[in-house]
Amino acid sequence: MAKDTPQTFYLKEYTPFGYDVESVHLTFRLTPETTRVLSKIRFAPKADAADKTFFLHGEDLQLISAKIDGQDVAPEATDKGLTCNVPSAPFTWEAEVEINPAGNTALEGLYMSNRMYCTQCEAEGFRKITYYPDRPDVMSTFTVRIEGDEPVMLSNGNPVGQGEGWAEWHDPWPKPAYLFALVAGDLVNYPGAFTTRSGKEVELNIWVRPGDEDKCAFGMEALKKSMKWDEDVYGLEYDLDLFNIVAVDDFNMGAMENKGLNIFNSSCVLASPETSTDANFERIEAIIAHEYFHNWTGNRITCRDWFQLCLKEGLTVFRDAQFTADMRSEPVKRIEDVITLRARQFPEDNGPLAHPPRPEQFQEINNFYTATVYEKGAEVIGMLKRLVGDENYYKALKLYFARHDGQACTIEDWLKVFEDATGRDLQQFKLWYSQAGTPRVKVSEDFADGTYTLTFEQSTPPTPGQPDKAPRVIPMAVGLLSPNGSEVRPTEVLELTGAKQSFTFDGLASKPVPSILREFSAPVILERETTNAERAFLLAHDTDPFNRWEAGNALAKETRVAMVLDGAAPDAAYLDALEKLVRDDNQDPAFRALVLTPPSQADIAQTLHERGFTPDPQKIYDAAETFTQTLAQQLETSLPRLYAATTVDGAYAPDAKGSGKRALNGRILSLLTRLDGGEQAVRQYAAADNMTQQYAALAALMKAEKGDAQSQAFFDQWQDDRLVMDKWFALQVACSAPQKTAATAAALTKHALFDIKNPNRFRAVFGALAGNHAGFHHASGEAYALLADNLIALDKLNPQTTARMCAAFQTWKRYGTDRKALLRAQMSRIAGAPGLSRDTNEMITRILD
Ligand code: 0A1
Ligand code: ZN
Repeated sequence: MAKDTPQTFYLKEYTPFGYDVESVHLTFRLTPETTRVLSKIRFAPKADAADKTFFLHGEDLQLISAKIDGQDVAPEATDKGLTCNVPSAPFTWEAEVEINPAGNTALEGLYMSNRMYCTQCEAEGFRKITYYPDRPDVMSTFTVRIEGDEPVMLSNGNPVGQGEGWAEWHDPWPKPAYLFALVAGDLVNYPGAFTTRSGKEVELNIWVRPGDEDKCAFGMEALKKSMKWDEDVYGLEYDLDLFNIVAVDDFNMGAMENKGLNIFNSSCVLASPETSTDANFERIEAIIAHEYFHNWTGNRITCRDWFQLCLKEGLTVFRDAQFTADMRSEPVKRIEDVITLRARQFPEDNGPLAHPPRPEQFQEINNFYTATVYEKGAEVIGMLKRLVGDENYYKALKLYFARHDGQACTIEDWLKVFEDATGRDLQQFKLWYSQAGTPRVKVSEDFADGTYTLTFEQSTPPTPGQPDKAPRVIPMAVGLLSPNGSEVRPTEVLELTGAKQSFTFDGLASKPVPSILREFSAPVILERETTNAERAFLLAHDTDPFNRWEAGNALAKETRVAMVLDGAAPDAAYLDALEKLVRDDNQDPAFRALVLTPPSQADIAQTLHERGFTPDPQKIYDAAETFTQTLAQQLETSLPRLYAATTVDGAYAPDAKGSGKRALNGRILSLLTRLDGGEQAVRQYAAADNMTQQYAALAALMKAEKGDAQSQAFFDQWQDDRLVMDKWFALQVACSAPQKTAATAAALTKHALFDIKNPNRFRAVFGALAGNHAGFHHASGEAYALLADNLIALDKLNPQTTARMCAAFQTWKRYGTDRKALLRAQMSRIAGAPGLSRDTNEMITRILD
């Protein structure tokens, strides 16, 4: 049977809804399989509406009754929603529907996680709760009554009453339906309080399952820090009497900013020193901040339509990155973000899934919660801030909040605010929002008579639907160093606007060494012919910490590429430079740990591909192994001292200082394990009183295939803790040698604790599988087939998570003929699976094209 052609939605087809929604009253009668939802909604036709169609979205709903102004009506319903004849004056719509939360494995709408009711409505999940104009530009106040036997029953806003078997909530702030939330179950709260700068007392709670209360303290502190930071830096205050966070175990994403009732994947809020690593703590702090910051950038000012998603997401990611930089270390945060951008966004931007930060079409919006919308969206704001300057940036933001509070906005509104606040024309800058693809910037230089000239040439390769690209505004932060290592020109932002443009620096005594794209001032790929000697010079002398790291990273890549292509030995000069840096105790341990972290094998594959070579994953793996082994040998005599010097004594604290030191200590341990047969790691594992050190020791041992006893001990100790068990599942796959990876993952899917319905567990195994570059791309093709089997199975339960995981295939075209054929066959198998979801169908079709 031919499949229905999926509907495509276009930005250019935007039309406003013909009705205002003046108020929404909802009553939930909760039972696991037959929850009733009664809605009472006041609609008023808009006088100036061009389109007065009364269409309410609704999916997977059983309509029990519908009334208009108290009279029964018979709407025309399809599987997407209903239409109805309605009066031309304001009217009250009432409907009763039945839904099945217990049967909802897609985790969209109202569903059950561990016997707890919870909701996820972004982007288009509210239509699975009741009939409604489920679009972000329809905003209204919500009053919610929950009836059921659950001990705790929560919704958005402030509580207005509760009694035996019921609770009522009212949210005074008009909001789109995607911010609606309801939670009910056997929960306990970890309380807190915050006084806003104008003196308002806000009650704070983190709600968890009984037993998890001891994992809330860190999240609560992070919340308070976020509230204070947003007041101090952006002048933004919280606007309700209550802020609730709830932890749920089954969740498709990280967390959700529902008004006054944030819902979190438990992995993104629960933390304790014994169960969470330093990286977990940092991520939790950032996500709590992110969701909290959405209260203004997303909730008070929302998006007109889903094409504008980066309006709230890019800005909120940018804000949470500023927060983390302030709470921890600015250069370390920047380096981490660029590593992630290159690992997640660059492959997207340079492959079949490339789309602009503001896409112009989609079939399933859930497929556009991407690294491009989030991370590149944030990079675009970073560039804007750099171009207009800090003062103008905050002036523009002030205007944004003053002008657009309570509205559903567009990227045009956002840019207009900057134009009005700064007087700058942003026409060309806007291309960053509409053009996909990563610009390449070629750099050449010239020096004569004391004048140094830098010439930049920009171009962006074609991306799907966009064969030709116009030149963009690219802020190039550049500094110049003299050959003796001193800075002769401090950082200056050069504005590259043309396809080719030169900039000169006069009055120089000798030819300088340029430090280009400092702080990674634009998300571009720099192409510059330079020497390893110059890179080593920058690694030692650059005053910009980002570019110091970048120089080390470039050296690491060059040596690994030479090893793969020419069978070269690891570059001796680079090993010497690394050794010098690692032993230099004046250098920040976190920075040293980052320089010691080799580029990922996927990154090397990407680099080879960019240079026109076909990556061979096994060769890349072998080169990585040889390199690390050689580095360990080179450092052999210093490793025990370094290990001792970086061991953090005293009580564990997940702060920047301690975690930086532990990160370096972990790197040293992994090198040491290659030489001492695992003795030190075994000792560290036995002595560890925190997860960071326990995990680092286990990972080092497992990587060396010496960790069976510790892996078993870890399992025995943590089998009842779902989040720690996710680490255990992931580590087996991440650490396994290429020829064993698929079999290891396959065996784990048969484990009693594997649960395909739990996205965290599924991602633990299959995220690790896709992330083990040589294992995933092993020539047998077994890993491809295993992933395909499991995606086909998961699609029937949870299309959203399935579709997201299809991105594992997005780089398929860069590999050799045999692998490409294997990959294509598996993707075709997914594409042909009967009853494939719209989500997965769109992703696989785009990737295969
Ligand atoms: N807005 C949330 C992310 C999010 C998006 C979609 C979801 O379900 C489909 C859930 C969460 C954020 O940016 O944190
Ligand atoms: Zn967000």
